Amino acid sequence: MSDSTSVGSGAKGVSRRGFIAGTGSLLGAMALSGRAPAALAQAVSATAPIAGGAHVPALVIGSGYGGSVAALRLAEAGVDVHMIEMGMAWDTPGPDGKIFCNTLSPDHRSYWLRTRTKAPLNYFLGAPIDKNISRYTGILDAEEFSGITVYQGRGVGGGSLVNGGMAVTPKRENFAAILPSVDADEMYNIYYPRANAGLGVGTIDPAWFDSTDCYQYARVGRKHAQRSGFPWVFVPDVYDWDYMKQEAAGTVTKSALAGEILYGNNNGKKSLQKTYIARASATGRVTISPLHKVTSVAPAAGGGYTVVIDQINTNGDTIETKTVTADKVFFAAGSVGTSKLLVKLKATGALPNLNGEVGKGWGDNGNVMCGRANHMWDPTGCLQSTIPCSGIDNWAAGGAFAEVAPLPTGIETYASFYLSITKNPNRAEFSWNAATGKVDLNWQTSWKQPSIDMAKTIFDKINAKEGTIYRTDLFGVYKIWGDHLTYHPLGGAVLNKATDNYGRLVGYPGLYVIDGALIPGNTSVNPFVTITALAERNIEKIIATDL
Ligand code: FAE
Repeated sequence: MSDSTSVGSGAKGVSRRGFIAGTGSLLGAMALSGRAPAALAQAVSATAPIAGGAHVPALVIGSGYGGSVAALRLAEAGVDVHMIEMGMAWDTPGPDGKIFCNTLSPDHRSYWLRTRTKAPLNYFLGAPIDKNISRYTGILDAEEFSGITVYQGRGVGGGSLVNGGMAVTPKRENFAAILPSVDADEMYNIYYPRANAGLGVGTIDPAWFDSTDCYQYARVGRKHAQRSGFPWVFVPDVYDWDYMKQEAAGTVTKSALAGEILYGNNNGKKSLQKTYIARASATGRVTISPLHKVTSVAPAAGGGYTVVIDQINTNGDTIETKTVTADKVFFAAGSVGTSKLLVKLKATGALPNLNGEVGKGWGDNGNVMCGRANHMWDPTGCLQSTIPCSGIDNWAAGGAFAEVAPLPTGIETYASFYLSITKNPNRAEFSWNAATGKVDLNWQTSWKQPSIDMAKTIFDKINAKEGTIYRTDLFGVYKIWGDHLTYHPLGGAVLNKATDNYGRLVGYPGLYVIDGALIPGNTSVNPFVTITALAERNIEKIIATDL
């Protein structure tokens, strides 16, 4: 077998030397010898570009939470899997020796195909902070629709590459409103624990929290919440808390304490590359094609599905278009990616029998941001860990759960900053625009008003109690609310509506949705634990009954 042997199905068709080169030699050797490591600290994935004409038993579109769970569990069940990921592998250091850049000095690695950064918090002291960068397949996509900018991770690991790692299981009493057709007992007894274990979720040591400089901002957040009578909670995270202690002690390379988060984290955070994807790769049955974008899925003449894929370069140009076939296809391109594909494929005749629910039920998880200006005697600290670890829970009384977020500027800002998740009832719909050849989303900025009202149930009260005011310099000139964006897109192919109760797309046996598109718009807390747990539930059923 030569080095250039193309990928057939899973790792079986990859040359031995090619596979080892693609995975890092240690993991490759272990995988091929059938020895899976118990715990992996390194980010590893078996990358090798799929060949045109290949046939794969299972093709997974996207490598975020849903896609990674599907790949691991299918591989463990003996199925060869190929994951198609439009973003980069993020396994090679840049000229500065680091894979990812930090929030204070974004470079070409920061944004997906942009020539200027589009920071979520885009003003500071009333002045714009965005800067020019060179166009590149960077890690964070600020995807603009008419009424909202949707931030998403791009690369092997999806959103896990860019997110804060806050790993929150919703309160059980809220679950019926989140996924009404799913058995809550099963989720809380089996699938949430399985997801938390698979993701490596942990909670900060409370004693360290109380003493470390880097969480002074969160302690100020706690003090203000409690003085106004709000429940304040620690929030679990997938960051390695022991590593962060060592960062603070100065004994390891700093990451959370060096402003790394939004554009990737070089150490400490257990992204999917270090958890589900590493385990999936170690089975030897999973291969990943980075910088490959699925553009079409349609029934194949001889059964299964024909999948069209554009291979792109780091400028975003298509360098090759490949056609492959797959017995089963899992849509795991994220709420926006999956919805856009399905809406386009239904409207353009590739999958005309998809039902009328496709594209509907999309929500922003009620995201809204704000800052508060504290008194000069109440500093929040120059050193702020980028990993949030606490929140204010006013969901039951006021419809808002606010994470106490960092402002890691490196200087004292006297600001408290919050990302609120609110019970916003508005839902938008994706639709095919034949004139532009694109998919539109009909969200309107004014639909954020309920979120602002709910967030105000917390912060108006805290401001009144503390004698403080809102910051007006973080999102524009005299603009209080960050109401132009979401980090948490959900829905568009809702469970038990566009699919059956396990994600099988209605009308097309062998096509599945297994990502955040299944969740109808809101999870009451940060969403990735629920996306992971639901994927664990659904793939178990699919493996038991469809394979
Ligand atoms: P996702 O992780 O987005 O993965 C989809 C993948 O598919 C991506 O890698 C895409 O590049 C790829 N893709 C899309 N279209 C195609 C195509 N046509 N062909 C090939 N590949 C494609 O989906 N959630 C939390 O729970 N806690 C947090 O602390 C948190 N913080 C966040 C902070 C930021 C800045 C952002 C952007 C998100 C945050 N989230 C957080 C949200 C979380 O990352 C998100 O809900 C999940 O990543 C969604 O998981 P999915 O599997 O649905």
